[in-house]
Amino acid sequence: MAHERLSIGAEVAASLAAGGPVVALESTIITHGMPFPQNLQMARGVEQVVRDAGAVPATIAVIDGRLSVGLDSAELERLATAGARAAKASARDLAPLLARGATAGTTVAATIRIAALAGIAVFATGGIGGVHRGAERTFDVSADLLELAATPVAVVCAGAKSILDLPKTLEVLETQGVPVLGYRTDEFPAFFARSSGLRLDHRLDGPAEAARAIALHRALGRGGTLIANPIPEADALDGAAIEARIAAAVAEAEAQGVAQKALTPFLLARIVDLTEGRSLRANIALVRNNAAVAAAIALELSRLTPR
Ligand code: PSU
Ligand code: MN
Repeated sequence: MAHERLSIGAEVAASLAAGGPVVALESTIITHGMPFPQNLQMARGVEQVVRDAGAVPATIAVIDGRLSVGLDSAELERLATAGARAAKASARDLAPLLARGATAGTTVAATIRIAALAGIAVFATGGIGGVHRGAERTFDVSADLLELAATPVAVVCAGAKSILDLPKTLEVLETQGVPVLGYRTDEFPAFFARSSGLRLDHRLDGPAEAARAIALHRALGRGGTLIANPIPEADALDGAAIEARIAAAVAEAEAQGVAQKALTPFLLARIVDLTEGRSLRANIALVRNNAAVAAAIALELSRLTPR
C-alpha cells in the first residue's frame, strides 16, 4: 500500500503508470551539498539533462510534511534558497520530519527509500555517502550504504569523494551484498578523478547491459545496484591537488569536533572554498553526466519490463 504521505507529481505519475522511464534525483545535494545559486542552476540543469535524454525527472524531497516525488519549479527554488536552514533527512529522519510537517532535503538513503515507495527503479546523484576516514575510531558509516543494500533502486554515481575512505567503503558494500558495477571502467571512480586504483569485479559497457544486470538483481529479491560512472575526462581535476585540500578539510573537521550528520556538509562546503570553486564546477559536470547515463538506463529498463 502506498504511504499516506506520498505525493507524486502528475508528469511522474503518468510516466510510471505507462511503464515509462523515470529518474529519481536527491535533494540534500541542493540543500546541503552546494551553495546558492549554483545549487538551483544545477537542480534545474540536471532535470533538463534527463528530459533531453527522453526520461522524466523526479526530484524528491520532504515538503511541508509530505514525501514529494517530482518537485515543481517553485518547490525546487524554495529548497535551494533555504539551503542548510532546511533539515537534512536520511532515511531514519523521514517519519519524525513528516510527523511535524517539516521541509527537508533527502539524502541518497532517504531518496531511494521514497523512490522505491513510488515505484521508481533508477536514481542519479553525484557521489554517495560512505565510510568516513577514521571510521575505525568514529564508526561514521553513511546510512546510504545500508539503505542501498536493502532498497531495490539502481544508484548511478561517480564513486565517492575522497573525504571518505574508499577502500573501506567498497568493503562495506561487499559485506552488504551490493553489486558495484563500473560503467565503462574497471575501477571504482574517485569522484573528481576518473580512477582510484581500486579494481571492481564487474564492468558494464552501456545502458542495455546495465538494465539487464539491474533487472536480474531486482529479481533476486533484495537490494539495489551501484553503477559507478567516472567523471568525463574534460571535467576531471588533478587528483593530487584536490587530495591536499580534502586532507586539510578533514583535519579542520576533526579539530573542530564536527561529527554525525554535520560532517559531510561541512567537508563539502570547505572543499568548495579551498578549491576556489573548481570542485563545484567539476561536481556539477559529473552530476549531469550521471543523470544522462541514468536516463539511458531507465529507457532500456522500460523496454525490458513493458507494462
Ligand atoms: N557526497 C557528495 N555530495 C553530497 C552528498 C554526499 O559528494 O551532496 C550528500 C548526499 O545527499 C549523501 C549525503 O546521501 O551527503 C550523505 O550524508 P552522510 O555522510 O551524513 O550520510
Ligand atoms: Mn555519518
